[in-house]
Amino acid sequence: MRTVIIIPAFNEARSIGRVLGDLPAEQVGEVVVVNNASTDETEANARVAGATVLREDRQGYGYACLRGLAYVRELAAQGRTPEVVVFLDGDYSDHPDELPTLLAPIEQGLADLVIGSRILGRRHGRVEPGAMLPQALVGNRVACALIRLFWGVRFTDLGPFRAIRYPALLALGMEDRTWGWTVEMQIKAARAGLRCTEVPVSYRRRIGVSKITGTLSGTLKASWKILWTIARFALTPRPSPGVLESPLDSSVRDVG
Ligand SMILES: Nc1nc2c(ncn2[C@@H]2O[C@H](COP(=O)(O)OP(=O)(O)O)[C@@H](O)[C@H]2O)c(=O)[nH]1
Ligand SMILES: [Mg+2]
Repeated sequence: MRTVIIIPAFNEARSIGRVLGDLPAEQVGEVVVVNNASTDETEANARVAGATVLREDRQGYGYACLRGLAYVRELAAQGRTPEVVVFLDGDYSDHPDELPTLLAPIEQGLADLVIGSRILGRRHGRVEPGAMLPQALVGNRVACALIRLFWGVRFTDLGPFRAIRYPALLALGMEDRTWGWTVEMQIKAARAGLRCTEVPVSYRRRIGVSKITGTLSGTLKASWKILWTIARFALTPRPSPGVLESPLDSSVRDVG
């Protein structure tokens, strides 16, 4: 399968090379690092390690992912349409060598969206102690319970390492510019009736300092944004079952 990997990165100079180095070359079409206004050597290090480097100066996880997605659209316009888009963090917490596990359900024609679940990984002893902070565990649990309540789909994690069929991703019409990105994708996939699944993934303590769950202000901002996103979608009328958010959805209609 032709796969494009999008890695949003904000000051990940120390880890980005390792992330890129651990991606299994045979499964990757193109790796795109979106430098989100880093003030360190993230960009140079990503380039040396062979990635396509884009810049997004507006700070925000979603902005960076949207910039990556705009680039994938450009590729598609040139006839280089990927089958799958993978998102991965630049901090070396995820294990990029687990990409085959993440892609397997899509490859087998069983899923449109696959979330790499650190919670399932934990049950298999694959999460390093301290890699997921208590606030991240609680936040994920609450968010997933709410998704299940409102949209009936069971997730265990809002993990950043995820794969989605490209036509499905386009059809979701992703918009979030910051920390609502991951939950928005899961909510929209659930309510559109996409086939969602999870695979256990490993997780280790990041290289460098956490900017989100490792700081009080980051945790509060991200939690607030995630809860607000859930509330906003819960309060807006759902599209009719099977109807996706964007007109570009013809190729995903027949899979659900
Ligand atoms: N695009 C973007 N990415 C960010 C920003 N802050 C953190 N990140 C990235 O988001 C990912 C998660 O942040 P991280 O600091 O590891 O938070 P944690 O996983 O909660 O500890 C990492 O890959 C960071 O580089 C930001 O402002 N913009
Ligand atoms: Mg992290």
